[in-house]
Amino acid sequence: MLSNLKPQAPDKILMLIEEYKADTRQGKIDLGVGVYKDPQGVTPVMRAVKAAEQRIWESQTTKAYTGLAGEPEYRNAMAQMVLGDVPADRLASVASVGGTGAIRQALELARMANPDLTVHVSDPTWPNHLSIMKFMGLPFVEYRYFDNATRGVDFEGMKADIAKAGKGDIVLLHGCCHNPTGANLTLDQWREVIAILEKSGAVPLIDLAYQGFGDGLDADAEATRLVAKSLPEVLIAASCSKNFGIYRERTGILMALSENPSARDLAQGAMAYLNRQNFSFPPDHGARIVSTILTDDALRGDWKAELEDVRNTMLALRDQLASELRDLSGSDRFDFIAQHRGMFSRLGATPEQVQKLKSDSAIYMVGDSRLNIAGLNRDTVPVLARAIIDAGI
Ligand code: PLP
Ligand code: TYF
Repeated sequence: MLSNLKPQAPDKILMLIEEYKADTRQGKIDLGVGVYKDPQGVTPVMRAVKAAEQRIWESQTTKAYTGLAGEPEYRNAMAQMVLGDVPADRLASVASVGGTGAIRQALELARMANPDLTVHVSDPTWPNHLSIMKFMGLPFVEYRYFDNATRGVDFEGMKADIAKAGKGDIVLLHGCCHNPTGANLTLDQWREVIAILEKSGAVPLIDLAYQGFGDGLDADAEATRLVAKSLPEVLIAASCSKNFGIYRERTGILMALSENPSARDLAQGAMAYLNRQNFSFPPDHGARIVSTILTDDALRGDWKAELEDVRNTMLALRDQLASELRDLSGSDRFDFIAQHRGMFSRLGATPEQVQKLKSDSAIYMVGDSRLNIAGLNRDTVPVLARAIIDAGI
């Protein structure tokens, strides 16, 4: 039976990790997979996470199953972190297996509610969005998003395209720190998007994987909060992988906002049902770390301070890279790097230029010219800037 299986195309981002490892050149630079690295190249366990784990170790008396939806303490703390004011009469939520698990469950939920739906996704988007939808057999179309001329958002194109989404369709939006481009909407543009969705009755699914990596913990949630307040139905898939640095704990949450309490109860039941069909109980350790931190003033304060350091480190690297490139190119055409937010920027280079960076300079980025800013440090920024100019980008 198993020999009937077909080979699967590997994940290009994950493949790059292996290619980088196999490269024996001195001074190679890894700007591939989206994992935060400090200036020493280490992905640290955050201080508050260590402290929370110690507390859990000391106080936890059982590892019996949690509920199908996960622990209420975690879900409440996350709802508060993401939404600020929690509309309890509208909110259903379940803990999930990472942000990816929340996206998958969100799409399953949407299809249960509307078997005829089409999903509208940005061009480009995180490749796993496409891969999951293909696997599920969900019809999807892309809306214009990245403008390769400005390296910003093609907002007119985006508006025209998302206006084509019909009632009960899903429009997948990145809440902040767009992956892979780094180009984001302003709050005023979000207001326009909301007006379009309000008119059509299409439902937003917000993927929030980088809260705290862009303009700050609250600032990065502002768009999501605005959408949540303005539209009757909203799905939110949030991840704790990046902002708590607990990638391998697989910690996320799916939230669904409904029009009224009876729809909320239906959503809550369906979401718990979906967890049960897929894995029964969601993982608890990462969720418990998160709720331990968020519900303790001292731990929360320390976590926020470290997260701010992470964010500011990336912002400083953005500014340094943009400034080096301004000097080397004698133009401001790379200033978009300082305007982009989150871990990533799409350079807008050709695959050949990306290949040249790899072969000539041992600099690894994703084939679409997405680079992970956190893969740099003060010393490697000038090396990258020089290589970008030498590759003719
Ligand atoms: N969505 C986007 C856009 C991402 O980049 C990631 C990243 O890693 C995720 C969702 C989900 O991450 P995870 O499943 O590790 O929580
Ligand atoms: O885009 C990234 O690099 C991160 C990490 O299959 C990631 O989101 C990459 C590939 C993948 C899962 C996570």
